Formats: sequence, structure tokens, C-alpha cells
Amino acid sequence: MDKPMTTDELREKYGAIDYNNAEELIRMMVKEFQDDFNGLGHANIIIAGKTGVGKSTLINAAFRERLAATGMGEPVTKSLKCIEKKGVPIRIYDTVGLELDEARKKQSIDEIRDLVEEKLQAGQPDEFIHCLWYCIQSDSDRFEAAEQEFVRTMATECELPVFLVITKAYLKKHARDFRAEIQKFNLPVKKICLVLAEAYADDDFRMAPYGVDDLVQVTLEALPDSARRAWANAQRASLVLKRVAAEAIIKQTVTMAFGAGYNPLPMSDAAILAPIQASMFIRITNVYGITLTKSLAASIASSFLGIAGATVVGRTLVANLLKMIPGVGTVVGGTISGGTAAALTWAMGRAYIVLMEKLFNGELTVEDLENESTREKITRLLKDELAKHRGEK
Ligand SMILES: Nc1nc2c(ncn2[C@@H]2O[C@H](COP(=O)(O)OP(=O)(O)OP(=O)(O)O)[C@@H](O)[C@H]2O)c(=O)[nH]1
Ligand SMILES: [Mg+2]
Repeated sequence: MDKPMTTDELREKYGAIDYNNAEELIRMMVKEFQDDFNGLGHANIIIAGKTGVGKSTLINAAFRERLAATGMGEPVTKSLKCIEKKGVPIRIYDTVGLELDEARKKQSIDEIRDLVEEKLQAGQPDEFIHCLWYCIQSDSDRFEAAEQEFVRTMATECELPVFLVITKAYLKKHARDFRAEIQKFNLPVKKICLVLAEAYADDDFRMAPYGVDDLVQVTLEALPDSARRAWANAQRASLVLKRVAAEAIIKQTVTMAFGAGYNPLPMSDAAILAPIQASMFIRITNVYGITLTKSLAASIASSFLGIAGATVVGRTLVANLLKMIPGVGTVVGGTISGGTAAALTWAMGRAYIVLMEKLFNGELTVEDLENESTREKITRLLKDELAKHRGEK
């Protein structure tokens, strides 16, 4: 699950599509995007904590699409309901009425343990439970013995990576002191995070939200590789996490396609560049949780792949783009150097990240991509990235 197609697979499936084949490229991207999304699988997380501590608020701040607001979720057991939504590759098991009197606590633990085991036994990695966030309200100032025991059981018997989340931490110093108190219990948790999921306003002060980005970043570390891109997609709190995941995809693409030695590609192979780069854009788009519509695909084809095509086949319009990179030229003697292809692919990937961030932040919409001036801006992004590459050499 969640593996890029190899160059050979791409060649077999799409080898005939070169840069000049815009229509085919658009069709390929829209279709592959859906397959790639399906291949993301799911990250599966349990969020527990007493009623009113801010679980739903945290879910809405951490993930796209206001998941907790979209409905109550399907009851899974008496203690758990599952929140999921088409198009967001995450399942959140939200605990219901966890008040932790003895009887209730036992029931909840049993039900969570059963869920974890049942999923493991079913043998579908896409459904394995990956971790648990346990929420404690900052101003409760108490972390009861029953809660500690619950956390210990989850970490040891259920073998879940557990993150403690101190919620509504609008008084930072107070929350840090509370954390120090909790640390004394030496619980088997990965980290104790302070979080203010929504801004807090009082008569005298206003506190901006913070901490959810750190929580989603440290949680990523506890996830198996197979669930990481799903996590990157579903979370909305950390742009840095998305960028790091996107950069890893560029690196993976360049290494896979051109190898460490940047071998020259015979011109007959240059045709495979378009599907390779298209596949990179698709995987990056799925990191940002953006839908690759036909109009986004058209924009990629005309702006990014259009420029690349012009460059690789040495058309005059942007042939000078390549001159910006010392040591590489246009196509000489029927080959394109692997270094040229790699440099171009890096620049395209980086420029695409900038575009994705603008779409993610709402600075641009997919509709904007249809107008000429936006496309010119995108071309400029790519030129800037190529120029940066020259600066780095
Ligand atoms: N300002 C601010 N209010 C918060 C924050 N987190 C929670 N709240 C408020 O605390 C109340 C309870 O939050 P919920 O997110 O509904 O709590 P919950 O844990 O989902 O509660 P149950 O679903 O009943 O278990 C709501 O009024 C929230 O608006 C926060 O980070 N900032
Ligand atoms: Mg709730």
C-alpha cells in the first residue's frame, strides 16, 4: 500500500504519453489521482478523554473537513463511535461518555482492547489502530488514578503509542506546570503535548491557538510508513508536515527515475519523463488533500509539463531556461542527461509545492488556474525554482 509506481510500471502503462500529448496526460492524471488516493489507505486513531475536555474541538482543528461537526459518527461499541468521511483518509474512534468510574472504565478498556485485537486479527493493515490521543483539560488540575491506569493499559496491554494532550491550555505557564506534575507519574507515553485548539478570548486577553501542529507532527513519527501519507493528507494543522512529505516524494521520484548517478536517458526514454513527473504531481496533490480535478490537471499539463516539454525537446521558447543550469544543455546527440532531467524534476516539484500551499491556504482556487495571468504566475514559479537551482550549484 502507498507505494509509487516504478519507472517500469509507468513505462508499461503510460510510456507512450509524452509532453505533447496534453489530452492524454490530463486523462492519465485524473484517473491515476483516484487510484493513488485509494492506495493511501487510512490512518486510524482513538481519541479518548472525559466529556467536555475538547476532543471534538481538537478533531476539527487537527483534520480537514470539520470531521467532528459533520455528524455524530457511527457507534462502534458503547464506548466508541467511528468518525469517517469520504475523501478524508482517516478513521477517528471517539470515546463516548468516558467518565472513568470503575465499571465504566473497565467497559471502555475492554471495548478498546477488543477493537484493537479484532482489527489485528482481521489482518487488514488498512484497519489497524495506530495510536491513541488521551485528552486532559488543563484547568482540571487533576490527573486521576483511574485515568492513569487507563493510559497505562492502553500503552502496555493494547500496545498503542499514546500521546497525552493537555487541552484548552490557554494559560501556558499553568499548563506547563500541570505537565510537569503529570510527568512525575512516569507513564509509558510518547509525549505530553500542550494544545489550544481554538482561540481563547477573555475580557483582558486573547490567546491564539497553538500546539496542534506539534501534536500531528509527533504523532506521524509513531505511524507505520504505510499510513503516513494518509496522515499527511488528512491533517490540516501542519503545513510543514505536508511540505516535508512532498519533498520526500520529489526525492523519491528523482532517485527512482534517474538513479544516484543521473545516467543519461536516451531520447527514446525522454518520453517517459512526462508520466514520471505527472505521477509525482499526483502523489504530492494527495499529500495536500487537494482534489486533482480536470482543470487542475489541465493547468499542470499546460504550465508545468508544457514548459518541461518545451525544454526537453529543445523548443526555442524556453530553451534558455535550461541554460540557467550550468553544466546541462538541451538535448545533445539524441540523449538528455539524467542531471538535466533530475534538475528539471526537482524544480518542477518545488514549484508545485508552492502552488499547492497557495491552494491549501486559499490564496488561489482551482478556478483561478484557468486564467492566463495565474498560469503566467505558475510559469514564473518554475523559472524561479530553476534559477534557485543555478544559485545552489
Ligand atoms: N476556546 C476554546 N474552547 C475550547 C477548546 N477546546 C474545547 N473548547 C470548548 O469546550 C467545550 C467542550 O468541547 P468539546 O470539543 O465539545 O468537548 P468533547 O471532549 O468533544 O466533549 P464530549 O463530546 O461531550 O465528550 C466546547 O464549548 C468547546 O468550544 C479550545 O481549544 N479553545
Ligand atoms: Mg465530542
